[in-house]
Amino acid sequence: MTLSTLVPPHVAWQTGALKNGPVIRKTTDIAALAGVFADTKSWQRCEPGQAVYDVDVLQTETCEGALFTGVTHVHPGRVGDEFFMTRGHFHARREQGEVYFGLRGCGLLLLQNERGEARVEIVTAGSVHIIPGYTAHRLINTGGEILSALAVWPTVAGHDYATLSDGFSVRIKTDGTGWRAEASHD
Ligand code: S6P
Ligand code: ZN
Repeated sequence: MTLSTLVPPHVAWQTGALKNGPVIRKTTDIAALAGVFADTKSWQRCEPGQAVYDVDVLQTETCEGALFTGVTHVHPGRVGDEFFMTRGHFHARREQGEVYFGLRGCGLLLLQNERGEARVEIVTAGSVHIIPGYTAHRLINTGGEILSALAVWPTVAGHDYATLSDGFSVRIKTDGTGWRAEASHD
């Protein structure tokens, strides 16, 4: 009998570094996040090439039932009072969920349903976040170190950024030592 033995991809739990697999990295810089942060004047003063977050995704075949695995690294930083964060999205296939696992750093996972009701979960090394379908999600780095989280999601899920082009209903800002939540559209 011949049994093939493959070396699987590997994630370093302390850093989120992926190896042993074809990985595609996408970096999102400040310039790409026009309209995402509330304080436009502070956003204009930022270095345009400043990286806000990197996403590494293992290349995977895409079909119904297949899963993507990726790591998001959100850099520490702020635009005005607002912490660096991902753009945030619903899945294009709304019923599709996702799981995030905190790896390092500290931050928040902002979740929002289709009625605009938001909640947050605290992300730390080892935290597990089950994102149901019909739920938009955004990672926010409230700490001084890189925030890294592993995610697994269906390859058919897709991204819908347009529905939240006016932003989430809540913004997370510094209160000097920690964070505070502020309603966006008051
Ligand atoms: C994909 C998953 C993550 C995000 C990444 C960047 O479903 O939720 O890989 O794509 O955290 O966030 P965004 O909102 O820019 O796609
Ligand atoms: Zn997602």
